[in-house]
Amino acid sequence: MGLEYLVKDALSMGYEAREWDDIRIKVVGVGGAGCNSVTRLSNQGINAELIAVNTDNAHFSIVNADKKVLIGKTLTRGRGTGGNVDIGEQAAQMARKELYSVLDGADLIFVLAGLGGGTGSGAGPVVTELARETGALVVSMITMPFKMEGKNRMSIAKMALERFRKKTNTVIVLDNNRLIEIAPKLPIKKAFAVMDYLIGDVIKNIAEAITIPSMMNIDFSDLETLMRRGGTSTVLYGEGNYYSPQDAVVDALNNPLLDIDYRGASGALIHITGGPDMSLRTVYKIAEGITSGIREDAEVKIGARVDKSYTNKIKITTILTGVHTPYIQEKSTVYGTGEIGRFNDLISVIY
Ligand SMILES: Nc1nc2c(ncn2[C@@H]2O[C@H](COP(=O)(O)OP(=O)(O)OP(=O)(O)O)[C@@H](O)[C@H]2O)c(=O)[nH]1
Ligand SMILES: [Mg+2]
Repeated sequence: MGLEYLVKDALSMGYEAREWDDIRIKVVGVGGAGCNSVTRLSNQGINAELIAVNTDNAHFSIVNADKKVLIGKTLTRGRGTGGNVDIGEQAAQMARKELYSVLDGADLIFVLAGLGGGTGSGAGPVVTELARETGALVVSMITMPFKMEGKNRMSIAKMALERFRKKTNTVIVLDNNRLIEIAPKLPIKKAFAVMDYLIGDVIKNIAEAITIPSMMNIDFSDLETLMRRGGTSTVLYGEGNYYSPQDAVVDALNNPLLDIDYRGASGALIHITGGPDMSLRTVYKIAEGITSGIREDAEVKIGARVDKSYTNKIKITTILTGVHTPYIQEKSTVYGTGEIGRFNDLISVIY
């Protein structure tokens, strides 16, 4: 007999009534790349306040955001830093008050920047610092430049990454160079568009998993636990046919957006999107597949969302926290251990 009637009755009641916390999210793009990511996010649609920060006034004409903050007017006269990190930093320092007031009032702040230029790399860490001062949980998502952009940009980027890491709860690092392997034939502009879309998608998934009732939700406090001790993180992306989810898992594990050994990850936030027929069993199988690749004691949070446009398809985005990357020379870091069993989340499923 099984639980057929119980399940049917329970589901006919609709989703469990639940008080949804009013989680306030802000997304701040710093510099040209960060502002482009914000614009893309605005096109994707998201329930968050979008803020664009730049030293380059002309660039704002192609940016969609709720607020645009021009910094360093007296330094650059609105013309960008021309790749000068010190000017980028000074510009943000001079605008501390204004920046603080646009950042204040959120529970969760994402800071987006492409590293290698002057504004994202120089002003970005100041913005994250101010974001933390407001008391919000701060997650930075940054991209490392293409190697072909030159050694100078790469060394600026590495230095900036170190600063971001110190000033933020978690820094999610995505490497443009990985795009060359994943999508080798794309021209640079399109490769940026793919990266921006992915950044937007990850943020949208997190935002929806914590604010909109979906098949399986992630509590803000779960996210907080994972991100507060996150250190350096990255994203795995996989997609495939709903009826062979293992292929999507293999795809995800083969597609880290940063050159890392994911087996050392200390945490994972797995988000699965599928069509209306997606079952809990499939979600579970996918989560199991992803986590079988990482540490036994890793802390795992799972979110799942039904989207009609994913009928017969499946999409997996996973944030792996506590990873090590050659871009950062780390001393051995001790991550939290704790007795948190994997899949604990499945117990508190809202279905
Ligand atoms: N994801 C993404 N990355 C980009 C884009 N444009 C540039 N980048 C990357 O981001 C890095 C920094 O470039 P920008 O954001 O234009 O530089 P900036 O922070 O505005 O700095 P300055 O213009 O020097 O003041 C580049 O080296 C590229 O690797 C974009 O549209 N999207
Ligand atoms: Mg610029």
